[in-house]
Order: sequence, then structure tokens, then C-alpha cells
Amino acid sequence: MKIKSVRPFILHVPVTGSQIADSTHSISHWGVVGAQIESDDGLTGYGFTGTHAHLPSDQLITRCIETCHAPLLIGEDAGDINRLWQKLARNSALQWVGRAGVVTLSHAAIDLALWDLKAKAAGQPLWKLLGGQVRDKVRAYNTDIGWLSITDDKLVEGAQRAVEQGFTGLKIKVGSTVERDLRRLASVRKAIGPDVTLAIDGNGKWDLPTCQRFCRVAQEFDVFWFEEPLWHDDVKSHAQLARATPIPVALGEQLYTVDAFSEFIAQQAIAWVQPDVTRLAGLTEVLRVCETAHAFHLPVAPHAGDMSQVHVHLSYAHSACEVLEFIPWIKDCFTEPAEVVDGYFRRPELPGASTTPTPAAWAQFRQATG
Ligand code: 0YR
Ligand code: MG
Repeated sequence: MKIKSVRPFILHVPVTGSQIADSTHSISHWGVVGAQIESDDGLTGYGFTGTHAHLPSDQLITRCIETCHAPLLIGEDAGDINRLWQKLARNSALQWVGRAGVVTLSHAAIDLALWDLKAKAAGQPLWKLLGGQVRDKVRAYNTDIGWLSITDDKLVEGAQRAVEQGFTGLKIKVGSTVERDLRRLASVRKAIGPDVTLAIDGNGKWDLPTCQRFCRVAQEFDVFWFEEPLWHDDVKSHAQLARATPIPVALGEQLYTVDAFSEFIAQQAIAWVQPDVTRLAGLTEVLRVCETAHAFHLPVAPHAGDMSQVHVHLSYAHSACEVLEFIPWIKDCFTEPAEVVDGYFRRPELPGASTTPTPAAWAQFRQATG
């Protein structure tokens, strides 16, 4: 099965309501920026990364796919995923300009398209190709109820509604002021009772003293994890915070390599490991992170930059994956959406990685690739 063409694409899909905010971003659309890889036997694989739908930076990614990655792939055997990963990631010119960021996001799209293609060629959902299912069901937690842009009243209402729908896990954003965030945390915990896991996510906004002050009070509310409490690359401060609070530290959505995860693990700075197949160089690199986490008996909760389309396959197949993030923004753009029923992700059944867009989404949300 030879690679015949590699074509980039960009979709901009509206978020819930018209705008959402966490401590560092405010966005109206989610970007689905990726590659369509066609093989000589007539199959098409789709892979993508997730962005804040900022067209100029999305076009950096599509340009990297089109002009740097595609020429390395044409004519190659599409099934040689491991070798092609090395060819892209250890290409000296590309490595020189980026071992993180645009080059990695572009590589993620390519790697996922190749996995999608391989699973389609095998006539199997991806989780089967990854060794088959290790658990009966994948627990979802809902992030979409907890944006900082949601008022205190609506936050509590939304949390209650999600629990009524069957969610057993929620996550709310923090990183505004300690006082406001503690008030919101307390009111959500009170509303949902003790049986629902409740995580918090700071998106890297606060410094160490602020996190410590927050955690001293927050620990009363049975916080499942504190995600991205501090600046993304600051291993030392995460290690200090992890020693200072009983609340487990979670991170990974802004790490790009297995090496970065290894450093946090080695410094005992991380309790929940959150790799994202759309931000590291695809599933191939994320499997290394999951194996590393597994070796240290650390649970994995993938960050869902793909809004869980691929991650649900990974989570059915990998024993380290305990729970998976759910945000509903883009699911209806795909022929097999990542659906949650009674709080658990439905197991995908169609051949592939659940990355194939519907013709309707393709027509409605497509943007110029530059
Ligand atoms: C919106 N999930 C996250 C979104 C979300 C971010 O900026 O990208 O909040 O990906 O932190 O855990
Ligand atoms: Mg997060």
C-alpha cells in the first residue's frame, strides 16, 4: 500500500455557546488541522491536530505538512508507520527548526492519518490493531461544564445537569483569583456530592506561592487532580508543589516528547500523565509515554486535543489509561463521533481511527490552507 498523496486541510468548528475561556485562552472555534493521506489502493486516512482556530498559525502547520512532510512520504509504504515516524522525526533539517510545536503538530496529523489508514486497510477499529481491548468501558469526565467564562450560578447548574446525564467525573477551570476559584470549587462539590470525581485545571497560569495557598484550602474538597498548576516547562516548581500538597498534580497537554514526560516523572513532579496524540508526534510517540507511565505505575488521562476521536481507541486498548476527557465541540464532524453514553465512551466499531470527517462538516467548516 503505497502513499499516493498527502493533502492538508483546516476546519474551524464553533465551540459550545459562542465563546469559552480558561485562565489563558478565550476561543470561539476549535481548529481541526490535518492531513488526508491517499494510498494507491484507494483508501484515505485522516489525521489532525487541535488548535485555537487561528488561521495564520494553522496555516504554518498545513504548510509544514504540504512542503516539508509530504515530500518525505510520497511513494513510501503507508504501513511502515515506525520507519516513517523516524524518517520525519529524525530528519536533520526539520529537527533543526523544531522538536516541538508546529513541526510536531504537523507530524501528529501525519502519524494519525497513517494509523487511520492502517486500521481501515485491516478492516478494524484502531483499538483492535493496538492489541485489543483491555477494559470493558472507558470512563469520561466532562470539561465543557467548567469554563471560567461560565457564571457561578450556571456553573453549578451545568455540573448538576452533567451528573444527571450520567457523568461520574467533572473538571472545572481555575486560575482566575484564588478567592473566586475556591468559591466555585466549594459550590460545585456541594452540589454534586461526594461520589463524583472533581478535577481542576489551571492552564499554567499561577506561580508556586499562589498554587500552594489555593491547595491548602482546596484539599478539603476532594480534588481528583490539579492540572497544569504552573508554567508548562517548570519541572522544579511542579515537584515542589507535588511535595507540598496531597492533591495529585496532572499535566502533559503542552509537552511534545516522551523525553519531557520522562523528566517530570523522574523528578516526581507528576501523578496523572496527560499526553495528547495531537500534540506529541502522534500515537506512535504517545504509546511510548503510556508505556513509560505504566512502568512507573502512574495513571494516564489523555488530554483530548482531538476531542477524544483517537484517544477513545487508545483508552480502550492501553492499560494505563484510566479516564478520558470529553468536550463535545467537534464530534459531530466525524462519521463515527466520540459519544458518551451514561458517563462512558461508546466503543468505536467502524474501521479506522474515527478521524474521517463527514461530507457536511467538510463543506461547512473548511478554511483555506494558504
Ligand atoms: C481551550 N483541557 C484543556 C482548551 C483545554 C483548553 O483553550 O484548549 O482549555 O484543552 O486545558 O484540559
Ligand atoms: Mg487542560
